[in-house]
Order: sequence, then C-alpha cells, then structure tokens
Amino acid sequence: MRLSTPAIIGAIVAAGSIALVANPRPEAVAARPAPTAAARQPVTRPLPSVTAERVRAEFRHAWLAYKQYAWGHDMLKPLSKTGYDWYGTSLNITPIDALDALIILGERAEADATRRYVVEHTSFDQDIFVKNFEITIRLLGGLLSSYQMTGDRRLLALADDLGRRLLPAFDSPTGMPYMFVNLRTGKTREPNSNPAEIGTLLLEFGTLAKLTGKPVYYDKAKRAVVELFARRSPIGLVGEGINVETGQWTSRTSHITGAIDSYYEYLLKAAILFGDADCRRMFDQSMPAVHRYLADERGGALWYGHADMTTGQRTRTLYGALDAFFPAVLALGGDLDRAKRLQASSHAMWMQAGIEPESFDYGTMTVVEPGYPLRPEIIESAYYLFFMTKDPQYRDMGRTYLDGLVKYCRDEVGYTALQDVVKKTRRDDMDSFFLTETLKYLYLLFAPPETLDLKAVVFTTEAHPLRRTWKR
Ligand code: DMJ
Repeated sequence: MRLSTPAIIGAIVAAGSIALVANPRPEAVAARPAPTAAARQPVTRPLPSVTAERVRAEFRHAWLAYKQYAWGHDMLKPLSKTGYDWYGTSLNITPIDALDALIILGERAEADATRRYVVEHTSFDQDIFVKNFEITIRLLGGLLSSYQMTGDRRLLALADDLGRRLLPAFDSPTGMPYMFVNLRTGKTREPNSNPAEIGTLLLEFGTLAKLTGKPVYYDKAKRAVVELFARRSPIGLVGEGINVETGQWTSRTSHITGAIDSYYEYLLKAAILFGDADCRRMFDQSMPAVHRYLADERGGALWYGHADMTTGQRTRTLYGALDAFFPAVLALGGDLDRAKRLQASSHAMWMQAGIEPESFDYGTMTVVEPGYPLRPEIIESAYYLFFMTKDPQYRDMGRTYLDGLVKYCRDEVGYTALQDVVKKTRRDDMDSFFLTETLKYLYLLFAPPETLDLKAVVFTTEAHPLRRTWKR
C-alpha cells in the first residue's frame, strides 16, 4: 500500500480557499551563524521543508498502520495490531477525525478514498449512548471542516444528521448538556459534567447552524456556555465538576487543565469565528481571575496551577500535557508575553523526561501522572507562537518534540501511547487525535506558509480548521 506524493494540489473549497501546495524538495542542511560569539559554532537547522517531509513520512506510517490493521474501526491498537470501537459498533472516528489532516498534508488520493468510505459507510442511526463532547469535537468538527475543504455536501448532510441526534443532550433543566446521549432514541445520561464538556461545543454546533441555516444548533450550544458562565464564583473562577440538572458545582477545584481547558478556548474562538460579542465579554471577564488565582510564578517561570474556585487559595502546583494548550490561546488572544513564558515552562516539563507527562508538579519538578497518550497541545502552542513571532526557537521545540515522538512512541505498527514517560513503557493505543492534531500541528509548524493561513481559519479544539463562509 503506497500513498501518493502529490506535486501541486489545488485546493478545494466550498468558499474561501485553503491552498495546499507540494512541499519543496528536501534539501541539504542550512547553516546559520550562532547567536553568540562564545559558541563559535554555527547553529545548523534542517530546512523547514526537510522537517515537514519527515513529519509527513511519520503521518503516513501512522495512517497506513491504521488502514492495515484497523480500517473501518474507530481506533488502532498498535501493539495488538487490531482495531477497536468505542461503543461496540464503529462510528469511523479515525477516518472522520483524520480526513482534513489527509487533505492538509497533501495526501489527496488517500483523502479522496477516505471521504468516499466515510460517506458510504457511516451511519449515526445507532442505539448507543455516546459522549456528546467527544463525538462533537471529533466527528461533527471533522465532518464540517472536511465539508468546507471539499465542498462535498454529503459530509454536511452527515453532520446535520449527527447534530440532530446530539441535540437532545441539551434538554436539561439548565440547558447545559448531559454527558451522554443515545443517537437513536435521544435518551440522555449522566448529569454530572464539567465546563470543558459543556463549553466546547459552540464552534461545531455554531458552524453547523450557519451552514445549514438552522439556528437551533447555535442557540442550544450558546445557551449552555452562558448558563455555565453565569455560575462562576464571585471571584470569577469555575470548578471542574457541575451537575447540569441542579446547576450546582460538584467540584470546586479550578485550573486550566482537562475538564475545564477548552471552555476558555471556545469563548475566545467563538468570539473570533462568529463575531459573538457575548463570548468575547465572557472571555475577557474570565481571564483576570485565571491570571490572578491560577497563575503561579516560581523562580522566574510562569505556571498555572490549581486553586479553590471560591477562595482562590492554591490547592496544588500541578500542570500537565493538557494545560500546554494555554499558550496558544494566550497568543491568539494577544497576550504574547504570557504565551511565550508559559510555553517555556511547558518545554521545561517536556525536557524532564524527554517527553511530557500527563501531569507534573512544578513545585518539585517531578512527574505526577506518567502517561503520555500522544497529546498535541504543546505542539499546537509552538505552532501558534511560531506563526505569530517567527522566532526559530519554536521550530527548534517542534524538532525536539518530533525526535521524542519518534524515539519513544514510534512502533513497528504506527505509534503507541506511553504508559510511563519515565520508564518509557508503552500502552496499546493510538488515539485519533494523534493524526488529526499532533501530526497536523507538527506539519504546519514546518510547512510552507501557503499551506494554511492561521489568520483565515479558527481551529477547533480537535484541530479542525473552520472558516467563516457566512455573512451573519
Ligand atoms: C483532544 O481530543 C482535544 O484536543 C481535547 O480538547 C483535549 N484532548 C485531546 C487531545 O489531547
């Protein structure tokens, strides 16, 4: 099985254009003078095109492993060389999630074949309870961005069908969504949710509303965020658990990591994509509390830890792989100073073990949760910072991350998560976000600028680029 290496790929697009171009040919290493005389050695960096080609080769390795051993299933188990489905029946999670990555990385033949497969072999008419958040960010987002890139209306029809089946999730007394919804019956489960799962839906549902002309999608997802924001504490923080039926907090721990993280991201990005002034106001009113109570200065470094949402008291000095999304959001929001400083801290965390852990105590500089499920956030932030500053240090970071991934996670079949970043033991998982986020951001960090203009799109939390193709 071979993938085509396209020459020049014109892009595709319903409206607006993403120019996909061939990578320049790999060339010899470029030499640059060292910044200080003391070093006296030239700093040599591979040309960006060389690294972009390396990333593309790794993407092919991972994608072909999925195709060979797990095609038609949601995910690849790379060590057992088999596929598995989240809910016992496939929703084509990897093909749908990775489709726009195939397009962006220039794998046109694979993208065309995958698109055909997806439209012919995806049915959401299944009697299964699915996680509203995960299915929204991976499937709804993937279908919408791929529709915008290809103009294939069957992808939009699938997105509309899926959106309609997810909508009952919002039918709680508060309007904040239940965690699970049955795709066939519309029954819901699990009122105990969190800000990330409640507040990370508006880019996808909002875009679906604009593209289908059905405002209900926007309205339901927006109301959920407004209800959540209204329940912030008097000092302006949210907790990590809330009951969507009672509206009561179930955990008062506040931070920027998983369970809260992308709630903040979507306030800002919905303001940008939709011009939604309420979202901008909610973002602007949230950030001061985040910087005041969660930010932590240690030995000249900036971190964001955990605090009580009511008192603002520090509870833990924990940071982690998921928190590493925040420099990208800070940069996008115009706070380059904090973004650069926090990215330096994320990088220090990565360098402790040569690859980053799920969580890390920045008070003691020790690993707390040692797993690494191939997460993208630190690379995403390096990409945003490089795009905005053109500072080569962010590409240097990207090469470090690529080297670590290849060294510790590449396997005979695809890539594996790590059970323990210190011991470098492996886990039998290759999540779909490795293809659609981790390798996409890594590729874009080195790809020619015409590949994708960050100013022309808004990336969802699952790295699906959405563009505004509507008037209002
Ligand atoms: C992805 O599914 C999304 O980025 C989500 O917001 C957080 N977790 C993973 C990647 O780490």
